[in-house]
Amino acid sequence: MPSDWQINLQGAATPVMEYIHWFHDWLNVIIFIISLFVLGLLIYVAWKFNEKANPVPSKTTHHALLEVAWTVIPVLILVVIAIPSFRLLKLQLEIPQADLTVKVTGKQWYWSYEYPQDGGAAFGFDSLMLDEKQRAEAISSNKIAAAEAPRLLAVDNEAVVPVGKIVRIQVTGADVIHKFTVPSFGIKIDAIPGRLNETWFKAEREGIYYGQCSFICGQNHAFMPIAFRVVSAERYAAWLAESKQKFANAGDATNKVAASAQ
Ligand SMILES: [Cu+2]
Repeated sequence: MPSDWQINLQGAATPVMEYIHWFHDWLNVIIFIISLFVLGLLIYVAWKFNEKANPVPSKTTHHALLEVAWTVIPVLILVVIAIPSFRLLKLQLEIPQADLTVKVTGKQWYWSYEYPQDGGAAFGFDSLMLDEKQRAEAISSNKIAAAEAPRLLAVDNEAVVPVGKIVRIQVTGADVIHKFTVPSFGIKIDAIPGRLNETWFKAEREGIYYGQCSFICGQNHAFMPIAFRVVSAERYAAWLAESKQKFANAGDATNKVAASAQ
């Protein structure tokens, strides 16, 4: 999640986000060099060709070599940017063979998660932000650790996934357009009614990762956080067994009632 005085991107937890970090740094290097070069040229020109130092201006209108250079060099710089950029796009868009699939539906104003199981019972649940009262209650009753209940990000039902596994995420919207974003996973994808979008991630470290809706979707757009808990294979299996019981009616509104009554 974001931290105080943060100026960089959020930490990377997946190969895609690691690539985004590297690409961001690489672009910064290029931007820095070009800016310094242009600054140097400006200072040089102001010093060398001002009216006092150079009272009779040159009448030159063309310089073939210079024109070739300032065309070819920027093209080369763009190629150097484009190659890793297309590699990153390919990494994001080519979804590898998935170990599990989670379907996410954006709603006004919360997210629903469905875990379709091959051959087994599917289950689903709604994930709503804890308001300040619920958050205080959850912390005081030791249901959730204070450090893991950040304001405006903690939810009642976290989505749980196993560490080191490829998770395919299918995203849609139930009412208006939302956007499913988890910065540390490097995923940001539109949740559009009537359309199923796909992305993926492979979380490499256990922990809890937060995101937020990133497409203005109405009054409570700022209050529909995303929380993924990445756990070991054993803990995931235990959570799966428990959740099949707990959320027997896949992703319907009864869960919402049950969740808000907790
Ligand atoms: Cu929104």
